[in-house]
Amino acid sequence: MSGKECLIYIDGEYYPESEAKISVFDHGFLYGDGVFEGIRSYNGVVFKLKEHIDRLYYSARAIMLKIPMTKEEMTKAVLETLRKNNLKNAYIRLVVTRGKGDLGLDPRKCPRASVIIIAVPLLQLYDEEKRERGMSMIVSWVRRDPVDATTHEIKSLNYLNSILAKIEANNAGADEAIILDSNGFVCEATGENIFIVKDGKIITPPSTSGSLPGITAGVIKEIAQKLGYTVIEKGITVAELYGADEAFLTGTAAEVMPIREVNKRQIGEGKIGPVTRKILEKFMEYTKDPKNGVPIW
Ligand code: PXG
Repeated sequence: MSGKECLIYIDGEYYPESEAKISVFDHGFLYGDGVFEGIRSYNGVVFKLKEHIDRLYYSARAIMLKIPMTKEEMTKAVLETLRKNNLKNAYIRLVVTRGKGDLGLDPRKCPRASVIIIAVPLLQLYDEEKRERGMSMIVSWVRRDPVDATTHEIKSLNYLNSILAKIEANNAGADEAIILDSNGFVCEATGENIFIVKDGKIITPPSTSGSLPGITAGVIKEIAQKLGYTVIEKGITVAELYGADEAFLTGTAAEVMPIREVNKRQIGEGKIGPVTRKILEKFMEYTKDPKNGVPIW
């Protein structure tokens, strides 16, 4: 942080960054036992806040984590954290951990979940030059956990599956990694969903791939259909990805990011394609519309 410390919400209290601490006995820390959301606000409006809060509770329900506040209280706490930090364009991390327990993994030993809200000025997550040039990708050896394992449909604190793929991308000098599902079809990137464009149609993996049902991806499907494109959800092979006319990633941080190459195979023209550009432009307009979020003030 530059100069001023941000204020962080922990279980109903606000702490300056340097004093915002949780217990080493918290099972979020010991076992990755918890759920989270990554949210952002655009110009004083929290983009798709309701959808993020709904997904947080959906994830919590799946892991039998009781969040000790209602959705309404959670929404208020997020907005209050933004106001306290006087943030208009922010990145918000909402974390609910299993809370303090003993050193065993049994969650019954954790009487109360902890709620943490961190809001910081929006950092530059991707350089804007990449927005034109596109990202270089590798396909990772690490498979997405299947839907009958620690599936990423649940946005849990367990991100090692993605982190291993990210390390591999870093080692290969690539921008990002594509992770395949347990059947070898394209699933998603480490923290973004994936779309390809082929013969004017827009294709994305089905929910059965075990990817996170991205909120950005949901908006992109809606925008693509409004623009008149057919959106198909089906298994995408790596060969199909190599042969795509265009490909792009979507996510809260990435927004819409074109892909220029995968495993050194150029995708389409090797830069942002016309369909991706159209969708990116519509998406940026969409984020500016206050009715697509909740105002902070
Ligand atoms: N897949 C995974 C595995 C994710 O974690 C997405 C897809 C995109 O979902 P949304 O709802 O954001 O469109 C995510 C989201 C970060 C960061 O700091 C990661 C995400 C979101 C925000 C920030 O790396 N992941």
